[in-house]
Amino acid sequence: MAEYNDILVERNERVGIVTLNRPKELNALRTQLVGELADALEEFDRDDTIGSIILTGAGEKAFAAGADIKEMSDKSPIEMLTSDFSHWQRISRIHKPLIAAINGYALGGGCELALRCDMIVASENARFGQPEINIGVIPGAGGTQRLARVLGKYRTMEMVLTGAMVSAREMADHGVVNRVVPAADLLNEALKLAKAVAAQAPVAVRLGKEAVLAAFETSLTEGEEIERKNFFLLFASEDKREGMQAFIEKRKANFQGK
Ligand code: CO8
Repeated sequence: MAEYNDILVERNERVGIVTLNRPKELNALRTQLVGELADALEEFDRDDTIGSIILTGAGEKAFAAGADIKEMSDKSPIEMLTSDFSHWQRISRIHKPLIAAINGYALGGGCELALRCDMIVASENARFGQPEINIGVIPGAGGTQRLARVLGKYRTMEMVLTGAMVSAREMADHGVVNRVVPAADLLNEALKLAKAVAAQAPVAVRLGKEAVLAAFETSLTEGEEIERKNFFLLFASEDKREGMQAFIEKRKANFQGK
């Protein structure tokens, strides 16, 4: 594993864990951090011994309180345009499921990072928000689009135009958070979910993620086409043969990722 400064990287069985690690700055997402995060996620994505990835924040207060306002404040529009936004796109291209474990504030870019993940487990004290309006801007890493798709127009408008924070419980009530758990149980609960995914046939997990994400990019007919082709493609995998044989023989499948 490469050496990182702004993140911590570890493994727990088949789960990779990345911790945003600037707790004094509430894990503010400076460019270096987002670049390191994309590097670490790509490294786990290439690693056959990893089946899913958890993203969390160091400290008790924040997952991430947004882009680093101090880094951003003096930038010109052209410097913003040419600064490395491609790191965010690299995160969206990770094939393995990303599970966000939200341990506190997920604001601005922090909320947008959570929304880029495939599942979200949140502690009871977690708070989500797009407070950019308070500092005279709007979300810039997908917040308006991703929130509108999962939360709907009206609540998204309120979040984006007032900057108000929303509790984990409220996000869960609207289907944007998978589980709300006591802070002390957060990592364990995220690990349970991550391990349940990592135990499944890796090629099926990859194509399943791809098919679900297609729902946000395509028409129903195109999305169903992608799903169907992925389903048929899996009939070429050894894990499909093993999975179905194991069912018939009433034993647990032993998936190999092939
Ligand atoms: N950037 C830089 N530093 C931050 C940030 C941030 N986003 N958030 C907190 N910090 C720093 C504070 O400056 C403070 O540092 P210091 O001790 O040196 O003064 C330290 O973290 C602790 O913060 P507070 O003292 O403010 O802690 P409080 O408990 O009083 O308040 C809050 C917590 C409410 C979370 C408060 O810190 C806050 O409002 N933070 C800013 C939230 C925000 O506006 N986020 C949106 C930023 S813009 C954005 O994310 C745009 C995304 C676009 C895409 C990404 C492109 C790269």
